[in-house]
Amino acid sequence: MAVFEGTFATADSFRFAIVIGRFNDLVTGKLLEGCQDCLKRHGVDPRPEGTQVDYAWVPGSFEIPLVARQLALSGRYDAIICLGAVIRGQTPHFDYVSAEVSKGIAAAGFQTGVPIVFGVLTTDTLQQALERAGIKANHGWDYAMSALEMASLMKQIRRASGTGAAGAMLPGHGAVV
Ligand code: INI
Repeated sequence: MAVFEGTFATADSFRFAIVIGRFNDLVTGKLLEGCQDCLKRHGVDPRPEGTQVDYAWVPGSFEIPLVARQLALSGRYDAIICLGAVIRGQTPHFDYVSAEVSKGIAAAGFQTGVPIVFGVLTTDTLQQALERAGIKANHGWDYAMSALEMASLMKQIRRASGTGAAGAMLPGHGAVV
Protein backbone atom coordinates (compact mmCIF):
# COMPACT_ATOMS: atom_id res chain seq x y z
CA MET A 1 0.00 0.00 0.00
CA ALA A 2 1.06 3.63 -0.39
CA VAL A 3 1.71 6.60 1.86
CA PHE A 4 0.92 9.89 0.18
CA GLU A 5 2.63 12.97 1.54
CA GLY A 6 3.23 16.35 -0.07
CA THR A 7 6.77 17.62 -0.54
CA PHE A 8 8.14 21.14 -1.04
CA ALA A 9 10.89 20.30 -3.51
CA THR A 10 9.20 20.35 -6.92
CA ALA A 11 7.41 23.69 -6.83
CA ASP A 12 9.05 25.13 -9.94
CA SER A 13 6.58 23.27 -12.18
CA PHE A 14 3.43 24.31 -10.29
CA ARG A 15 0.96 27.03 -11.19
CA PHE A 16 -0.99 28.91 -8.55
CA ALA A 17 -3.72 31.52 -8.44
CA ILE A 18 -4.05 33.90 -5.52
CA VAL A 19 -7.42 35.54 -4.84
CA ILE A 20 -7.16 38.61 -2.59
CA GLY A 21 -9.87 40.66 -0.91
CA ARG A 22 -9.38 44.45 -1.10
CA PHE A 23 -11.42 44.97 2.09
CA ASN A 24 -8.96 45.53 4.96
CA ASP A 25 -6.14 45.70 2.42
CA LEU A 26 -3.76 46.91 5.10
CA VAL A 27 -3.97 43.30 6.31
CA THR A 28 -4.50 41.39 3.05
CA GLY A 29 -1.60 43.21 1.36
CA LYS A 30 0.70 41.98 4.13
CA LEU A 31 -0.66 38.44 3.86
CA LEU A 32 0.07 38.60 0.14
CA GLU A 33 3.67 39.71 0.78
CA GLY A 34 4.21 36.75 3.15
CA CYS A 35 2.67 34.40 0.65
CA GLN A 36 4.84 35.64 -2.23
CA ASP A 37 7.98 35.47 -0.09
CA CYS A 38 7.30 31.83 0.78
CA LEU A 39 6.55 30.85 -2.82
CA LYS A 40 9.71 32.59 -4.04
CA ARG A 41 11.89 30.85 -1.48
CA HIS A 42 10.50 27.51 -2.63
CA GLY A 43 11.43 28.09 -6.25
CA VAL A 44 8.18 29.60 -7.55
CA ASP A 45 8.35 32.76 -9.65
CA PRO A 46 5.63 34.97 -8.08
CA ARG A 47 5.87 37.80 -10.62
CA PRO A 48 2.51 38.54 -12.29
CA GLU A 49 4.30 38.73 -15.65
CA GLY A 50 5.78 35.27 -15.07
CA THR A 51 4.16 31.91 -15.88
CA GLN A 52 3.52 30.49 -12.42
CA VAL A 53 1.24 32.78 -10.42
CA ASP A 54 -1.93 34.61 -11.46
CA TYR A 55 -3.66 37.15 -9.21
CA ALA A 56 -7.33 38.05 -8.87
CA TRP A 57 -8.44 40.98 -6.69
CA VAL A 58 -12.02 40.97 -5.38
CA PRO A 59 -13.92 43.64 -3.39
CA GLY A 60 -14.16 41.65 -0.15
CA SER A 61 -14.02 38.18 1.35
CA PHE A 62 -17.63 37.46 0.41
CA GLU A 63 -16.64 37.48 -3.28
CA ILE A 64 -13.63 35.17 -2.86
CA PRO A 65 -15.35 31.75 -3.29
CA LEU A 66 -17.01 32.59 -6.62
CA VAL A 67 -13.74 33.74 -8.17
CA ALA A 68 -11.70 30.90 -6.65
CA ARG A 69 -14.16 28.34 -8.04
CA GLN A 70 -14.12 29.89 -11.50
CA LEU A 71 -10.31 29.88 -11.54
CA ALA A 72 -10.25 26.27 -10.32
CA LEU A 73 -12.63 25.19 -13.07
CA SER A 74 -10.12 26.38 -15.67
CA GLY A 75 -7.91 23.39 -14.82
CA ARG A 76 -4.87 25.68 -15.03
CA TYR A 77 -3.83 25.68 -11.38
CA ASP A 78 -2.30 23.15 -9.00
CA ALA A 79 -3.66 25.10 -6.03
CA ILE A 80 -5.44 28.34 -5.27
CA ILE A 81 -4.73 30.54 -2.28
CA CYS A 82 -7.51 32.78 -0.93
CA LEU A 83 -6.48 35.77 1.17
CA GLY A 84 -8.94 37.89 3.14
CA ALA A 85 -9.44 39.59 6.48
CA VAL A 86 -12.81 39.67 8.19
CA ILE A 87 -12.78 41.82 11.31
CA ARG A 88 -15.63 41.89 13.80
CA GLY A 89 -17.51 45.19 14.02
CA GLN A 90 -20.55 46.40 15.91
CA THR A 91 -23.10 44.50 13.79
CA PRO A 92 -23.73 40.84 12.79
CA HIS A 93 -22.16 41.52 9.36
CA PHE A 94 -18.97 39.71 10.41
CA ASP A 95 -20.89 36.48 11.00
CA TYR A 96 -22.51 36.51 7.57
CA VAL A 97 -19.29 37.27 5.69
CA SER A 98 -17.10 34.82 7.61
CA ALA A 99 -19.67 32.00 7.36
CA GLU A 100 -20.09 32.41 3.61
CA VAL A 101 -16.41 32.73 2.78
CA SER A 102 -15.44 29.64 4.79
CA LYS A 103 -18.30 27.50 3.45
CA GLY A 104 -17.80 28.81 -0.08
CA ILE A 105 -14.08 28.09 -0.19
CA ALA A 106 -14.61 24.55 1.11
CA ALA A 107 -17.37 23.96 -1.45
CA ALA A 108 -15.21 25.27 -4.30
CA GLY A 109 -12.47 22.79 -3.39
CA PHE A 110 -14.87 19.85 -3.11
CA GLN A 111 -16.60 20.71 -6.38
CA THR A 112 -13.48 21.17 -8.48
CA GLY A 113 -10.91 18.83 -6.96
CA VAL A 114 -8.41 21.70 -6.81
CA PRO A 115 -6.84 22.45 -3.41
CA ILE A 116 -8.13 25.84 -2.32
CA VAL A 117 -6.39 27.25 0.74
CA PHE A 118 -8.46 29.09 3.34
CA GLY A 119 -6.25 32.08 4.00
CA VAL A 120 -8.91 34.31 5.48
CA LEU A 121 -8.21 35.79 8.91
CA THR A 122 -11.28 36.13 11.13
CA THR A 123 -10.47 38.29 14.13
CA ASP A 124 -12.15 40.46 16.74
CA THR A 125 -9.86 43.44 16.18
CA LEU A 126 -7.60 45.04 13.57
CA GLN A 127 -4.72 44.60 16.03
CA GLN A 128 -5.26 40.82 16.10
CA ALA A 129 -5.34 40.73 12.31
CA LEU A 130 -2.14 42.77 11.97
CA GLU A 131 -0.37 40.55 14.48
CA ARG A 132 -1.12 37.59 12.19
CA ALA A 133 -0.15 39.48 9.04
CA GLY A 134 3.40 40.48 9.83
CA ILE A 135 3.67 42.08 13.28
CA LYS A 136 4.15 38.83 15.22
CA ALA A 137 3.88 36.23 12.45
CA ASN A 138 2.73 36.30 8.88
CA HIS A 139 0.15 33.61 8.16
CA GLY A 140 0.48 34.44 4.45
CA TRP A 141 3.65 32.36 4.59
CA ASP A 142 1.75 29.41 6.15
CA TYR A 143 -1.00 29.62 3.54
CA ALA A 144 1.60 29.37 0.78
CA MET A 145 3.14 26.34 2.51
CA SER A 146 -0.30 24.69 2.58
CA ALA A 147 -0.71 25.37 -1.14
CA LEU A 148 2.71 23.89 -1.96
CA GLU A 149 2.04 20.79 0.14
CA MET A 150 -1.48 20.23 -1.18
CA ALA A 151 -0.44 20.76 -4.81
CA SER A 152 2.24 18.11 -4.40
CA LEU A 153 -0.03 15.72 -2.49
CA MET A 154 -2.92 15.92 -4.96
CA LYS A 155 -0.55 15.45 -7.89
CA GLN A 156 0.79 12.26 -6.32
CA ILE A 157 -2.70 10.93 -5.63
CA ARG A 158 -3.95 11.76 -9.14
CA ARG A 159 -0.89 10.12 -10.66
CA ALA A 160 -1.34 6.96 -8.57
CA SER A 161 -5.04 6.71 -9.26
CA GLY A 162 -4.75 7.60 -12.94
CA THR A 163 -7.32 10.39 -12.69
CA GLY A 164 -7.24 13.46 -14.93
CA ALA A 165 -6.42 17.06 -14.26
CA ALA A 166 -8.09 18.84 -11.38
CA GLY A 167 -10.70 21.39 -12.33
CA ALA A 168 -12.23 19.18 -15.01
CA MET A 169 -14.54 17.37 -12.59
CA LEU A 170 -17.78 19.15 -13.37
CA PRO A 171 -19.51 18.38 -16.67
CA GLY A 172 -18.96 21.14 -19.21
CA HIS A 173 -16.18 22.82 -17.27
CA GLY A 174 -12.95 21.59 -18.78
CA ALA A 175 -11.15 24.69 -19.88
CA VAL A 176 -13.07 27.87 -19.33
CA VAL A 177 -12.48 30.70 -16.94
N1 INI B 1 -15.23 42.03 3.71
C1 INI B 1 -14.06 41.59 4.25
O1 INI B 1 -13.25 41.00 3.53
N2 INI B 1 -13.79 41.80 5.56
C2 INI B 1 -14.65 42.44 6.39
O2 INI B 1 -14.33 42.60 7.60
C3 INI B 1 -15.88 42.92 5.86
N3 INI B 1 -16.81 43.61 6.72
O3 INI B 1 -16.63 43.64 7.93
O4 INI B 1 -17.79 44.18 6.26
C4 INI B 1 -16.14 42.70 4.48
N4 INI B 1 -17.30 43.13 3.92
C5 INI B 1 -17.46 43.22 2.49
C6 INI B 1 -17.97 41.92 1.88
O5 INI B 1 -16.95 40.96 1.87
C7 INI B 1 -18.45 42.14 0.45
O6 INI B 1 -17.39 42.61 -0.34
C8 INI B 1 -19.61 43.14 0.35
O7 INI B 1 -20.66 42.77 1.23
C9 INI B 1 -20.19 43.15 -1.10
O8 INI B 1 -20.70 41.88 -1.48
